[in-house]
Amino acid sequence: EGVLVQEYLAIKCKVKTWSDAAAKAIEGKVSSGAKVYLVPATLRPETMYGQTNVFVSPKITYGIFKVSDDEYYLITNRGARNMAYQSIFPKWGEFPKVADISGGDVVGTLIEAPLSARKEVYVVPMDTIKDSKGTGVVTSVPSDSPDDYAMTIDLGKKADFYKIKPEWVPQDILPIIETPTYGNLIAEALVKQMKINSPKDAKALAEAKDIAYKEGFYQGKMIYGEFSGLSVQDAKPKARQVLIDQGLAFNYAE
Ligand code: A2H
Repeated sequence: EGVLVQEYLAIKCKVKTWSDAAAKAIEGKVSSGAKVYLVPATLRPETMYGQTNVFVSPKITYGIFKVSDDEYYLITNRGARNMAYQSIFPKWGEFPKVADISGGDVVGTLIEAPLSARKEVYVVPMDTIKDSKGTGVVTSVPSDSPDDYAMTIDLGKKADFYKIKPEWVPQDILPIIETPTYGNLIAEALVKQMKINSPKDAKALAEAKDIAYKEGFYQGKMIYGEFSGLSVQDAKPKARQVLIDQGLAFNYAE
């Protein structure tokens, strides 16, 4: 842990249809008619246009926490505890949990994807998610994140192994940001150039992530969505504000 504060944007992805296992796990625990959101934490809100999935880890047990009479968040216990000290729950320091649910049970759930060209996306597994960071829920943007790209390709190739349906993981990736050195699908370009063959190739992926972040954020230009034509640096606060104004996101720091 460094001394710098990470300023995330927490994105509210509303559950549309639960997987069978998740429906069973939450039965009777969430008031009927209430909305439940998966809440990924991202450093790149301007990439939400390219979201194709939401990742959870089958190794993590998540909680469902009550935010108001008709809203609940599905996140890690650790994420909820942090949020309780950032005025995200009604009572300071409290994060009322109504259910535990294993990440594996959430896989296959269909959620609404704020800002994305794809209005609805599926929850799929990612083993490398850390319980010690963010909310333990991650948005997948395979155009701009090498981790997300590598996982997307692996899920597409080994759907049976991951116990998912191949159609849950779109393989046609929408370009949303143009970069001078790596074109408009920077994650794919880096993963191919560095010959990364697995989402578990942590060392190479960390390097690719570093390059993608620097190049995408400092040199990138939006080529999709309402901020098309703007630099990524200028689009980021605008995309953040649109999501917050729509009631679909909030600031979260740790
Ligand atoms: B970012 P940092 Cl397009 N475990 O969002 C593993 N990874 C996690 C996580 C967790 N518990 N929580 C968040 N993340 C990911 C978008 C994105 C991200 C793009 C490009 C780069 C990028 C779409 N995924 O991050 O260690 C989330 O992925 C590169 C830094 O706090 C989050 O932002 O620096 C990022 O890691 C936070 O990583």
